[in-house]
Amino acid sequence: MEILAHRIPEVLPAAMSVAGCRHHFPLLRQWVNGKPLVYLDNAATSQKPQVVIDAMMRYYESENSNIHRGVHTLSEKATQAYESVRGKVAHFLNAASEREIIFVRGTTEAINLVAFSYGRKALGPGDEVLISALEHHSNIVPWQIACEERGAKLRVVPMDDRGELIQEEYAKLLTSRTKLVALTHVSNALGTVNPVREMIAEAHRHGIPVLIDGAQGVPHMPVDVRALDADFYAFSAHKMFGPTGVGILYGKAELLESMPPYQGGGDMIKSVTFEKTTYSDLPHKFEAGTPNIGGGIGLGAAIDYLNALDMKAVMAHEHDLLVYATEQLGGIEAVRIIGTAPRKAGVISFVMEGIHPHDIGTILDAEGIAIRTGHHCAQPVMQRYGLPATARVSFAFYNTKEEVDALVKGLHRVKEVLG
Ligand code: C6P
Repeated sequence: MEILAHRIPEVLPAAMSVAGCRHHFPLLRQWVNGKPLVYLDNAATSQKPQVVIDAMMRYYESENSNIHRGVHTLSEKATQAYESVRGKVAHFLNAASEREIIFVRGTTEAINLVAFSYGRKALGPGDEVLISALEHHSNIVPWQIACEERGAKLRVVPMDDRGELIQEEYAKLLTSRTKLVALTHVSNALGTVNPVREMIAEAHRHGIPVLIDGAQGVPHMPVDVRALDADFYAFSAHKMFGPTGVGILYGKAELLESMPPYQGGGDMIKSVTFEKTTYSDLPHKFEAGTPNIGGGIGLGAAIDYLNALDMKAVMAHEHDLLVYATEQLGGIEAVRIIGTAPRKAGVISFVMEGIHPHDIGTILDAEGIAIRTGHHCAQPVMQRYGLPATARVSFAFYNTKEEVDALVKGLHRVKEVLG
């Protein structure tokens, strides 16, 4: 399958197969426990292509300097390199303006920013924030804290046994008390892809803004915030082939303008006296202190890399892997797949009769296969199924059917040892 659509000058060849793309990721060449690494934990964090590693190295080797502060050449170079990423992100998301792009530490910080800034302004006693049964803790706990502080209530859209949100219940839960809806684009625990475009439109019919947790969306599908009409969209660079410690909050300018700062400090001010501070304009109002400059530059390189991929081919390949792995795992006696929604991204959660998920993970690790086991920071999802934990495999476009075969072999080994 041809996956690379465009040429990144001097960096990537024109059109590459999946196998070709794997060579861009040095870590995938590793052997673990005497076996070639099979990396199936991409929902936790993806691997990084050489171009991302090189971009960050280049920054630290030849441009390292603080930004927005110095008149010296290095500072100007670093500022230019960092700020150009804001433009890339805006273009990548089809945002209306760079002013709508806020650099943060990751999805978690992006949601906290909205919960504490927008939440503090918009929530009062008796108001409600509506989330869903599929949320990661990052899209639950900040809202719980904000609601507690403001005397508001957290409401939850329920899901069915397949792991799909029940749309009739969603419609009923949208009322004049609802001040914000916060939904995940793709469930990290089950892989369900939520119909966020329709759910945003429904909320907007009631005049309610919507935040989308895009941590598991952006790496696997094209995201157009204006087509979605999302009011806020949050994601982390490290799940989309970029570095850890940097992420993005997209917000519609008029909403961001109306919100108070989230943190105070350098770079977010116009003037400070002991009596009064005036704040910077967007986006800097929300960016206090020295940011993760090298990380931002790495994110820019990751976006260049993603832009060079044919996202339709990526989606088709990941879907093939999902279908193939679902069939193969379904053929193993004792395996039960948790989360069977018709629209799923490349995530499969499963349990094995009588075997603890951590033991599955440990035996697979001995075979060089990396998966995640536990509650996946989504304890309410586990509670919904009456489970303490699941084993989870999650794909990126560089994974192959041979790796699925290795997983299946590994699971037979698990049965042999513990079944
Ligand atoms: N999920 C997983 O293994 P941070 O940690 O801020 O980059 O992302 C938090 C987050 C928020 N929402 C969703 C849907 C997520 O999947 C995650 C991170 C990882 O599933 C680590 S818990």
